[in-house]
Amino acid sequence: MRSQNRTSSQRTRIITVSAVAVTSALALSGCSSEVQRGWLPTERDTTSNTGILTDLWVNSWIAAMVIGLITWGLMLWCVVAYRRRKGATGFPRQISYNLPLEIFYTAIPLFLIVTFFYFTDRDQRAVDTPQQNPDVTVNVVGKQWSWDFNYKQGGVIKEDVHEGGVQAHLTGQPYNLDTLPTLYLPVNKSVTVELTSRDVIHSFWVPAFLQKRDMIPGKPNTMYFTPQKEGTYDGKCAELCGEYHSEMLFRVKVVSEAEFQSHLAGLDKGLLDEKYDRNPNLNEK
Ligand SMILES: [Cu+2]
Repeated sequence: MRSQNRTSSQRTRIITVSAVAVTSALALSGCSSEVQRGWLPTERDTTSNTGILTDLWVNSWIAAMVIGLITWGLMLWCVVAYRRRKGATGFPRQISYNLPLEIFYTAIPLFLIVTFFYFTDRDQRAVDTPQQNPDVTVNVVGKQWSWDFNYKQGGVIKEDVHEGGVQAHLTGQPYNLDTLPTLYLPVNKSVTVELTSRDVIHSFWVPAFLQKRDMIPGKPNTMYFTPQKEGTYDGKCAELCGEYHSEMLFRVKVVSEAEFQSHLAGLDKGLLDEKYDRNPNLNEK
């Protein structure tokens, strides 16, 4: 009777300590906006997708942390509650084929996976649903080791224009970022980015947009979003694509529509199309 009382008071203490720890962790983390967005390098409203993606990321981590705490708690509790007591001899009572337990640890992970899948699928559909009549359609072409930007006529773009990018040459000295190829986008206009490659697989990545997508020769990919915040954003190739992969840099400038139009007016006419492709993997052509 006495030993039972001691166990239950110990249990109360463990529960109290864990509750205080979790509450204070949550309270402390509530202070910082950086923590609230899960340390992602962006703001909620940078593009029309960053809020959705931030929520998926942060909520998945919260779910994983809760599951982790419960699991670690149960493991710790088993270690303490079923430890070898003083004077104990032989093996402890062996249990196997415990049906309720087996159903428990099959059903719970299944439920978790289905839940994660549901939210991932829902948000992926929201982010990847093709836009009807986008305001801006730009074909971004990856090439060893830079980028071409083809602004295609349609929406707010009056005629085909392009910028042919040149590779950055990094020497270890401070680099003038203004010389990088720069993709201009008008703020609050829907953008469809068509991603293609001239040679090997590259990957279009603007960290602040929380989206990254491969550019595969012969298999165009697309990305849809509406930039909502004017500013300059860094971009880079995220697929090891050869010797100067690290110098395959670019920038994105989200600007007013007027500034966008005046930038387009200064670009060369026409598109840099497939005739500039190198296609090392399609030599039989
Ligand atoms: Cu690349």
